[in-house]
Amino acid sequence: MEQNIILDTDVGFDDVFALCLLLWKMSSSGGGGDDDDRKMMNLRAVSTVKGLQLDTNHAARIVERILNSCSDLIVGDDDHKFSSLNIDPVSSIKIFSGSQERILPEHGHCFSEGEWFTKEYQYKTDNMADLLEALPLLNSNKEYEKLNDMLEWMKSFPDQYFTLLCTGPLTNIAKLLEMDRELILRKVGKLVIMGGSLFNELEQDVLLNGSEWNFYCDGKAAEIVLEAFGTKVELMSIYVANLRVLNQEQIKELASHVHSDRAVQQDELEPIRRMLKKLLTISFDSYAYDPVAATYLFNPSFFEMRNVKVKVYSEKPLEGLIKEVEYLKTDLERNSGKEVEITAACGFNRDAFFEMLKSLIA
Ligand SMILES: [Ca+2]
Repeated sequence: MEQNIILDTDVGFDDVFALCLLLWKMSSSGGGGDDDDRKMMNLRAVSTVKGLQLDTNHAARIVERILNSCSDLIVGDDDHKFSSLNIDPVSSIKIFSGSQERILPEHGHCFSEGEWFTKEYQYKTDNMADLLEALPLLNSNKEYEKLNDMLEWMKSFPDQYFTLLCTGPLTNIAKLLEMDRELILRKVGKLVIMGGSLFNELEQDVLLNGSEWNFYCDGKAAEIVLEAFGTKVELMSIYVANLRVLNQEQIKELASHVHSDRAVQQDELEPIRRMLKKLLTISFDSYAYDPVAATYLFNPSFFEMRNVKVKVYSEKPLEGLIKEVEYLKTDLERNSGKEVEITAACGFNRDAFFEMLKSLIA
């Protein structure tokens, strides 16, 4: 089945890795997914949300530079649908600059609250496109279309047309729902979300109150989006999309490929694979989190999914938490939050994921 994807992203290093994976899957060398239906993958738009990047317009500029830098593979391939349709992929993938404010600004949070969000970290994130040696923009002050333009744009497509892949806080999607709930629910057939700390008994990768950053930053947006979409939501929580997605041995092996001194071969790599390798050189953890969620779009067989009744919390001190209704522990958990049924990943084939990464980098 054709998938027409909108990537809603806060443009961290792992988001860009996920973006490159999607581009790679759309390209001729991307190989098949489960159904060998790579040609049926279509990235239609990228929208940016405040998260790891604090400025959504700057984030949009980074996205455009990445698309420009990865484009020659797609353009150069006669076999590819963009070429056969005679469309320039850079101008055919829309870029929207999304929300700069949380849905309830007074209850929202920001990644910059994290102790790990140091000056050096922010410098690296701000200057990501330069560090990745992405092509410069002709107009470095370019302003991008906004969420209301995105709504207008979506109107011209058939119902149930879009698959939304959300790899940042859910602010944009909640705002789109507030602007035109009926339209968004009609146009979006599926919503794959990287976020939340569900089934996470080990409580790793969690912060402050036990939540996960994307949900913590905008708990109200998470509540609005999950309630609106229900079982159309396919949640990749940090139970599957986490730092431990590779084991120590696999990390060592991947690192040896990333850092191997193969300058000549590097030049011969296609632009997208070269970009992936560069990402790992600058921020090795880029393979974790968001790329796992992106992989679900083309290799759903790597995942075990189930319907689950959850509660989503948007108010202090539980903001950003998502919990299975069956295992609520305290009165506060039972008496607050919104109950909703969603679909969530409860298992993931990490070895298959590693083999896929290796085939790209090695
Ligand atoms: Ca992200």
